[in-house]
Amino acid sequence: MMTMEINFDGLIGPMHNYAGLSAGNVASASNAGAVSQPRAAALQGLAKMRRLMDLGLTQGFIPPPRRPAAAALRALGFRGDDQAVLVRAATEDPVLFNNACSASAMWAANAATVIAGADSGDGRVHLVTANLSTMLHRSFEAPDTYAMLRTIFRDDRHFAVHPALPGTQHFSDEGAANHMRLTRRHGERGLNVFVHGAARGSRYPERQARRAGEAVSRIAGIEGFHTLQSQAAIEAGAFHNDVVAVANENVLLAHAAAFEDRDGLFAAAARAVPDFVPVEVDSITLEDAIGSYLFNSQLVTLPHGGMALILPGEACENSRVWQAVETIVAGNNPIAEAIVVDVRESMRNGGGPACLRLRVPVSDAARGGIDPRFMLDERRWAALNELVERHWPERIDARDLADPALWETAFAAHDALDALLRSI
Ligand code: SUG
Repeated sequence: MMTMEINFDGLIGPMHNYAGLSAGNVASASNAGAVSQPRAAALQGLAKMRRLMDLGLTQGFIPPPRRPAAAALRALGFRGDDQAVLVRAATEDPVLFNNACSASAMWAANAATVIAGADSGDGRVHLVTANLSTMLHRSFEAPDTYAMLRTIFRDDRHFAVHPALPGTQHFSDEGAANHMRLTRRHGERGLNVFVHGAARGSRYPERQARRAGEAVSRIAGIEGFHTLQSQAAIEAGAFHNDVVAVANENVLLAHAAAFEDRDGLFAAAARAVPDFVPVEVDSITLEDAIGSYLFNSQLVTLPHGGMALILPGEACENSRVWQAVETIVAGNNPIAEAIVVDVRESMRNGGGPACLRLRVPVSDAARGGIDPRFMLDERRWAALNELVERHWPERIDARDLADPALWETAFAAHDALDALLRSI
């Protein structure tokens, strides 16, 4: 039976804004208070999806949850209809309110950890919703994400969608951004690598708890390999491992300073995957890696063989980084092509091409268990583009989040998306 990897990208929501909510995420902090362009952002995301479809890859999408998150604020005690809840929260606790306005669910790599059917205890694909409990704005995503993943991966003969782990620091979980799967082929058994942080006095938060990966491993019935992210990477601003490393099938592309115990990881990978190909980069600094998001590329297997690296435009702007890309592509490894995409609006909040997608290995049989409305074809892709062109605001000044006219525009956009989902 054939198994392919499907990328499910987060459709960037109409409230995309720069509120500077993520401490330790250099881009988010440095663009705090800037003017965002939600329409351009969503169109950039859709153009990236299109680029992958044009390569012959199968592409899905995950709709954005409704923002501002009136439901989350209501659960925190604000009363009344949505409008009243939002007015009260914006007046009484503007910081909390800004957190409830974030469109951060767009970074689908943080939606869940996905364990392949070839690895799991029961042969199903397991998706464990991430609690994202370290960052307040991101912690609001989990209930919506869980509901949406259940809708998309609707057939429980093929998929097991799990709710988030308890939202405490002991289990803080950022999903697939800290998980790498190494295997000979997508459909074969693989090594599941969980990269976690630790309490070691770093200057930035370490968002992934080791216990989260251990719990995910138990839930999915696998034996995970747990390894510590390097403190140097955290301190340079690698708030997720996928900012300094990316794996695809038998290839691991990583910065040489990404892991605390690089030798242990490489030895485990070589034991699990006989044709393991490490592609290590030590020619650029961690700062260059994080500034350019070279390692936040999508590494994909092309239908006719070989792999392509889908890079953000920022990687071309730094000559040292581009030199490293050319060396990778020319090297003795399966990475044969470098393709540049423009996801600048997402990048300005610290989200590159790889952040925007959740990878799901799907067998031919499991494919039928996915709600087809979330699989892109020409018609659905065009419909989403048209929806965004018509309903997404052109710009949002982060200082105007409390403007009720903005909420009205955002809710109208979400209503239009809901209507579209009823018809496609
Ligand atoms: O969690 N940025 C996100 C970026 C997530 C990137 N994802 C991966 N690396 N997989 C974060 O820090 C910024 C929101 C703001 O500042 O408005 C934000 O949430």
